[in-house]
Amino acid sequence: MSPGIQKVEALDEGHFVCVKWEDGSESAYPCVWLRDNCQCPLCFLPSAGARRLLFEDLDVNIVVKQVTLADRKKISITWPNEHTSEYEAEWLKKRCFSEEARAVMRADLFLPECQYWGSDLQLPEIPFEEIMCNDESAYKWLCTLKKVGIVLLTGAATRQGELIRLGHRIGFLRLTFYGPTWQVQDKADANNVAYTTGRLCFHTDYPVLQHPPGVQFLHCIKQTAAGGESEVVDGFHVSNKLKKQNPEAYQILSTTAVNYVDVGVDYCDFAVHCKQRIIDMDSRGQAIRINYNNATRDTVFDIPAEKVRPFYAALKEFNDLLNSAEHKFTYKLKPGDIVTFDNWRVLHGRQSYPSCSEVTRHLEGAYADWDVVMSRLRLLRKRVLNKD
Ligand code: OGA
Ligand code: NM2
Ligand code: ZN
Ligand code: ZN
Repeated sequence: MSPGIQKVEALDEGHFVCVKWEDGSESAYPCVWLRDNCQCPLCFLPSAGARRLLFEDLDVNIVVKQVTLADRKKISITWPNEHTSEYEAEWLKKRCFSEEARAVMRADLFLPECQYWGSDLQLPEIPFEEIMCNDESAYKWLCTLKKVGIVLLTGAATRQGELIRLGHRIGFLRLTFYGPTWQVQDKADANNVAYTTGRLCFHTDYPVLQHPPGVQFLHCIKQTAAGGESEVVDGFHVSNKLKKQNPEAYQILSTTAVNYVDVGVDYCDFAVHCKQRIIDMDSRGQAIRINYNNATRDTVFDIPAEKVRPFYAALKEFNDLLNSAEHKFTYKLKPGDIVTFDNWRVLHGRQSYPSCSEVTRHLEGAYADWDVVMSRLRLLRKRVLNKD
């Protein structure tokens, strides 16, 4: 329950409305924003939760004509053209523009909390059937996936199709040129290095796509006796380390666009090209997405020749940090395990295993977008905590 309103007044020649709350705190709301967000049926379509008001019809220099306290729980504004708007106390409180209030709202919407890890990772585990039928377990799964970047689901059936069920649980999977789900096993004339018995060094999947899949699922259906161990590393944690230890290498990897290529046939034929920075950072210089797969890094490299060697030197620094014993975590998937991880943050690899005429190792894989996963997380939270 938010506090009631003590007093409301126009400030700054009517450009702001100041609300004084019963707890003594104050919030100032710009009038252009208030008019833009009028909740009346002419300005807002509740069934869509969306604005009907056209931007063309908004006066960006608007001032209030009159503001009144309707009761302790509502204010009412009359605009110069006699249009009136009402705003509930709780609605206003949530949208307060103070630094603190915005930080609370931001955390609530985007769950930015991030727990870094290294070789000390305690791989979070939840039984697969629990997240499939229990909302609290599913909510916990997705919160942990967001915060830690990796969760192991255990005890799934050892047959194809379980990831399709998992996709239905969150909403839908991300289709790519490798199909709705894809089979990681040794294949003749493999169209991807993943479909061999070779070692895969640390990579994120599909940096050749402009919007690489945010979340990856790998379901172990069959596991080889020798080799085939999995490795993971926290790319954000390692990026922070690189930035501290070698700012120049970090600068190069976060500004140089690398060419990626993937040409072949699978779900359909494809010829995909893209340029990505290996470390994507936000405006504060914090890594927000790793785009690194050495296998699909193109032979074409669209940078001036004199920048090539410094780039390789920088990538070596990063690659060495990824592989340091302090940072990487090694485990071996068992049949029935489904590893779910943040493909924008966690780099993964596997050890090689002996090739054989029969299939000795089989994983089914699938992708999902963070938009879909976060959407499901918010809906589950609402249901589990019974709040909005
Ligand atoms: C992949 C991959 C891991 C494994 O298919 O992209 O990383 O353990 N596979 O085979
Ligand atoms: N597979 C596993 O970037 C990549 O090529 C990752 C994708 C083939 C779907 C591998
Ligand atoms: Zn209105
Ligand atoms: Zn991979």
